[in-house]
Amino acid sequence: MSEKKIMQEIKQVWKIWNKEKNLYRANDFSKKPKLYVLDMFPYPSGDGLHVGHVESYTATDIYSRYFRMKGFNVLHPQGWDAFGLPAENFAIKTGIHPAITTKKAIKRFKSQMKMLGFSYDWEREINSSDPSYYKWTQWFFLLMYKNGLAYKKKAKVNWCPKCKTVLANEQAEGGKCERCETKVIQKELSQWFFKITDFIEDQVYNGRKIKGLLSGLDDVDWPESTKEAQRNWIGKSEGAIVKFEIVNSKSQKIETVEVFTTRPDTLFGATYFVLAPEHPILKTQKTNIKNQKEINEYIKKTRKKTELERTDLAKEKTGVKIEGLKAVNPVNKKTIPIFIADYVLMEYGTGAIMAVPAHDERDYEFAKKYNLPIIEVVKGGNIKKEAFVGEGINVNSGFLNGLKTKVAKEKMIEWLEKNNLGKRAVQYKLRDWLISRQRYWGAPIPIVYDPKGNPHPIPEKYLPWKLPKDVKFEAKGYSPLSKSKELKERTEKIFGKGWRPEVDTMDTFVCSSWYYFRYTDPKNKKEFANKKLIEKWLPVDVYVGGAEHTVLHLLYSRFFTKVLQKYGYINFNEPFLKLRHQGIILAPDGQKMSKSKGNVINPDDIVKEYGPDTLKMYEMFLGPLEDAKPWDTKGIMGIKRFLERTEKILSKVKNKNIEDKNLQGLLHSTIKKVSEDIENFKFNTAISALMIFLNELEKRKEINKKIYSTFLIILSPFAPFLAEKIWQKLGNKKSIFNEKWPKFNPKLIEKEKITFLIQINGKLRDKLEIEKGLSQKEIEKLTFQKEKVKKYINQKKIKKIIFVKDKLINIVI
Ligand code: ANZ
Repeated sequence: MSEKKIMQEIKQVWKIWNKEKNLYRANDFSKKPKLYVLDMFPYPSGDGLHVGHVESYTATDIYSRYFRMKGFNVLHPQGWDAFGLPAENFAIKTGIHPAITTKKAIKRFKSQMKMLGFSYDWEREINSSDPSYYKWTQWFFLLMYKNGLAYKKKAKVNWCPKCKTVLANEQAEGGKCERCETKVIQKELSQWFFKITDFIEDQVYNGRKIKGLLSGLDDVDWPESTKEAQRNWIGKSEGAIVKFEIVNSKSQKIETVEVFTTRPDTLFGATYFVLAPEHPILKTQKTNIKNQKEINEYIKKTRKKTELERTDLAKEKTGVKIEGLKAVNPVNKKTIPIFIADYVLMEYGTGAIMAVPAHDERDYEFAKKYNLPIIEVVKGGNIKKEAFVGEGINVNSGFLNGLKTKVAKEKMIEWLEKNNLGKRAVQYKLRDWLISRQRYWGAPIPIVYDPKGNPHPIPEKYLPWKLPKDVKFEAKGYSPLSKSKELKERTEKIFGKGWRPEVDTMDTFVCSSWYYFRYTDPKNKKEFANKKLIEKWLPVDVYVGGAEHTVLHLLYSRFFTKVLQKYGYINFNEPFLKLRHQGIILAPDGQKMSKSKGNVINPDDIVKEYGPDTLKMYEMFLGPLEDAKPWDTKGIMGIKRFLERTEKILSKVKNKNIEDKNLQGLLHSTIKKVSEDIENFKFNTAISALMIFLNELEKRKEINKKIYSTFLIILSPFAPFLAEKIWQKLGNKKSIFNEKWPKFNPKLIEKEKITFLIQINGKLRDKLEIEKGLSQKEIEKLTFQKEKVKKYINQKKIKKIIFVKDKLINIVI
């Protein structure tokens, strides 16, 4: 088919679908069971859709179409995660306003989605950069602020000294600026945070239990690896805080410094003490420290390193011994040296550690380098060679000797608490969420400052607090909003002379933390969404998207949902009940598709050559949805022919009864298989079943119209354009998508045949061609009837029979 013909057909089919207004519309009032099927809304980049988008959007499209035909009221919306860096960087390069590029990109994305035939309810389209949307993003900020969940504090950020700008972690990978490759430094800036850490554990509020980010994971059907990634990101560690006395060179006690340890059982093995280079004691104890110069130099060097570089296990450990201070190990009163070293971070625990080189890898390496004593306190490894970090039995440990690690931990915590030298403690890796960005293309933070510099929330009646237009796009490091005259004047006009606006915008992850609420009520001007509509549609039943969002987006969305539950806006705790990821589609050469390698497959090109159904079905047929799989251009032809053959046999279709028991049986087992596979996201095997059925159909001289129609219906979610086109050719007046999904009759289903192996003493001696699912008794009966088996057994005594269902029987004689 020519490109022109393909495009014509797409248009013709859409005409049919557009005629029926309710075909893909989610009905707020219907009594049918609801199903909310959500795609991750895309960032409308200038490159258009890529094959990965097509993969996940096809999966949810098949799923949605199937459930609509099953009688569900399906909400399947789409929208645009439209704020973000690429459009702003493009503006810096070209001067074209991000609003213009974004609008153009959205138009292209939408037309591509139409071309691919996705069955979205476009009446619910949202755009996170639209003031009618970000008004509510700002409202969420105020909700956080009102409840003490948004606050401002100084924080270290990645800073590129050349571009003079803050960089997100992803833009500072390997410690270098993405744009100019300059070494990134850490800079302290005043920033806005959301208190996500308040929601890690369960809490009770107004008599209601709000499940936390950890325990909530037990209630959702998500890939285990994704749940684990979230748990690791939260990083809960249980252990103890231990107090160490610090003494000066005259052995006078001058201060107490606390450490956090997950291994209080190893306290007898602490042979030195380490402070983070940022630790406040370095300032308070200046007069006691003798090698201040050396220390200052080390601190300066540390400032240039990112957290990642500091904690890299492979990196050589460095540090400086503090002359003039020592620490006292509380359990044996021994004085131990104090170091500063950058492998200890100020942001984690207490910013100080007791170092136990025998049982911690980093401490071991450090102790070897600086010649510090290594004392074994847990038996189990070989500390001459390396640190033993596992569990074992305590030695050289006074009252802990002979105890197992778990018991020793408890006993030590008891001892610390009794002597007021420490206490049980829990630490998390998760930090509060830094949401402010020194950027233009985002939702403005709805805060103004009075002439004294105190922040005030902007009253709701002034929302949306609009992005000003009079800004310049240059990479100079300041927030572009700070140069807007209009914004400054607007602020002074409303709040008074000397007042100034907040000039940072919000991280785009804030916009995407609540968008799935907005689809339920996208045009609401009074609320982010009506409570009744939220109750009708949420939680999301099925969410499909890339595994790159296993941590941040999903964690932030869960946090927002928990906040809403806590303050009574909703009555559920987890936003996404079922989650699935699509695997990456690799280039034909097995590498990641990338523009620089020139190996990107463009979905537009495939559609022009083969049509949208072929592209989508091909992507589904590549392999299991969640697997990474390389593109294989040859495979497309197989799908293309399958669809052509489906159409070709139309000429054999007869409107008369044709007795064909075998075909009936196969049809019913195909319906069963396709239904179950769609429900389980196994689209590739569903397509195989459709192919097997077509092979059978083709063998017939005449084909019964009813059987052919049923085949078209179960094919339609996979190849909606073709199925609709043929459906119309069959003389149907309405769209095929009004049809009910066929039910299978279990009595008509042909049992699947399998080859069953018969072994004697583990050697294969014979086979049975039987139906699947026979019991051991039935199999034994068939086996012992076999002549070969009789011959081998030859009246010998049977010692044992091993039976593996649907696979083999092994007779041991
Ligand atoms: C003594 C000890 C002995 C430790 C031992 C480990 C093994 P996670 O599991 O990541 O929570 N630590 C504590 N605060 C730190 C900081 N700010 N920067 C770098 N390291 C820090 O690890 C907790 C362990 O990491 C703590 O337990 C501490 O070392 C170290 F055989 O204390 B441990």
